[in-house]
Amino acid sequence: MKQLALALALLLAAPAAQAHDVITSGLHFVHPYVSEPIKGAMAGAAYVVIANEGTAADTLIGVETDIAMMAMMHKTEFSANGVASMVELPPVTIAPGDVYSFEPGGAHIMLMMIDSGLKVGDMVPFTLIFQNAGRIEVEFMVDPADPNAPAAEHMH
Ligand SMILES: [Cu+2]
Repeated sequence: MKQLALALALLLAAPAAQAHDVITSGLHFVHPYVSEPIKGAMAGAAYVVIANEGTAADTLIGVETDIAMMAMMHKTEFSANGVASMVELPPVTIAPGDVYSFEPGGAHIMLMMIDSGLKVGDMVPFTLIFQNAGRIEVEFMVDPADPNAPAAEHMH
């Protein structure tokens, strides 16, 4: 638990201008955000850090949002020569006291046919679907596009 508190303190100290967080059903959603869509891109990406502060494990099985035609959980992997590719992420089980991060270059929520009119600062509703907690509504904020995100997370 001490480690979790430390991890969260570090995350919350991250230099995100207007990061916000949501706590519900023992699940803590830290800095849920959508990368501002790149003009002309077919897809975008969303990220969030999920801390399980409850007493039982729970599993994230899906994500829904109206800002894209489809939201999918992906993971970016790098080949030996540094080429990024993406694979579908299986359901994510988070044990009590554990933290799972969707972050640029790793796991991300891929947004196919994203609404290209989104602007930095917009708040957009997402539904995160958990096996036990059920459907949880979390508002994501549109943040400036992350320079650390592999191009593939925006373009495919
Ligand atoms: Cu992807």
